[in-house]
Amino acid sequence: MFHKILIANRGEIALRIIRACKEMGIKTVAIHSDVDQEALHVSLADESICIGPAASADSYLNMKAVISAAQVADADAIHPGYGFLSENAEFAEICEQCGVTFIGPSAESMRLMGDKISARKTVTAAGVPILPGANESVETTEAAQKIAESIGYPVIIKASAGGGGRGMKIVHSPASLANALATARTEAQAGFGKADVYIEKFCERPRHVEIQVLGDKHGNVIHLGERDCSIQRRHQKLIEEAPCPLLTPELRERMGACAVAAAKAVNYSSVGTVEYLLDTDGSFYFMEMNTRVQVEHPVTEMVTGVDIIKEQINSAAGLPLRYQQSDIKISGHAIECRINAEDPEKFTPFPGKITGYHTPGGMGVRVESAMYDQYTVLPHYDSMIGKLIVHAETREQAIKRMASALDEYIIEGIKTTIPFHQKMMAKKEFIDGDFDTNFLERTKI
Ligand code: MV4
Repeated sequence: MFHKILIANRGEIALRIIRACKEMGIKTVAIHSDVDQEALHVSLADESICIGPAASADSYLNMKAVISAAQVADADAIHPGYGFLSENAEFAEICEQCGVTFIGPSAESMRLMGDKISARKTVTAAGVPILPGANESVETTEAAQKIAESIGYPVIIKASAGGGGRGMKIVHSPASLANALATARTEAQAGFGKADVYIEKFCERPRHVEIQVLGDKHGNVIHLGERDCSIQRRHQKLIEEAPCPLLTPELRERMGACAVAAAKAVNYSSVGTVEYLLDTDGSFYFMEMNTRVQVEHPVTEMVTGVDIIKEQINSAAGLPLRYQQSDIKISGHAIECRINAEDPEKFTPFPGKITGYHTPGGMGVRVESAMYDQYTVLPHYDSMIGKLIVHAETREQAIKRMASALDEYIIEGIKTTIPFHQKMMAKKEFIDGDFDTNFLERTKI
């Protein structure tokens, strides 16, 4: 097992990793920027090193600075958390070259899944369903027209190097195809340094359902069931839950088996997530695989009892999985609300000083946050300042427990998304499970 882990992240996920390390008897090193001196991850880790100025590009994203810090502190592994360097294959490679274990999948797995065209090819060969479309880069209007005609409109153009909703163009008719293709390619080149785009059938009212997978360096992969992350706004997830209220045990087993097959197809050896679109008729289609731990992993922990971060660290250390698929049982229902320092009406950032702070508690209530009274939420980083997670026997009880916990949560001095979540917990469509990924676009909360 590792002796000391450097945590290449900040905020609640850095705390989550530090806590897992403490329970595992592993020492921790925090890294931080100039402006993060007062951040909680700095005081909770055994050691801390300042690695640069406020701008992420000069600190949390600075590969040389992060690896130098690991070497100075004599850390034998780096946990990247989510965001920042977590899906950077080059960083994973450099870590290994420097004799530091990257706590995540191999650089090769990350590359195969990071390029969406290669991911489509790879999972198709493994028998995983994808939406009808082309598995090649589309370069000319003629090629695009041919594909669109064969699959039928509407279609969607996506950047091969994109993901998470960035660089997508929906096309409803042949008249707008040429323009959309040109724009998509230009934006892909500018945004991701690669113009390659592909075309697939556009699914109009999907649910976003994703499967948590867990792999080791011995070729074992299992899944921990699904999360429904359909409540999003501009590709930012706001509420996640497990299980998905729509899945039958049979559908869960098929989606899970396909997720395991997708992971095995790239020799996946860490925790990861296979994202699907679930259509209104119960068909599901592979969208992409996230090769990192995700923000919403706690809902899966609550319904399975598996500590996903500990398993990730164990796998990176070369230990075999401690679970078999038959050990995994889904119990009860969990919901997570993301608490962002944002205006709850406009969803615009609202950083500033917290002048009063009280967290909810009680049975089945979990808070993952690096906030404390008098802490100043910085404008330089992501606005997500915490996650409120509840677990109860049924979905109905979980919604009530969440509503009660939200009422207890006091954050003064800044605006947060708590009022949005309070309204959602009382919203008929949410209570009935009657929503899709476009819900917030067409519904006034
Ligand atoms: C789609 C789609 C409909 N049809 N692909 C958005 C995130 C990125 N992973 C892919 N996304 C979508 N891809 C096809 N063929 C609809 C979306 C989508 C979406 C997906 C999940 C959650 C929220 C969403 C909001 C808008 C669009």
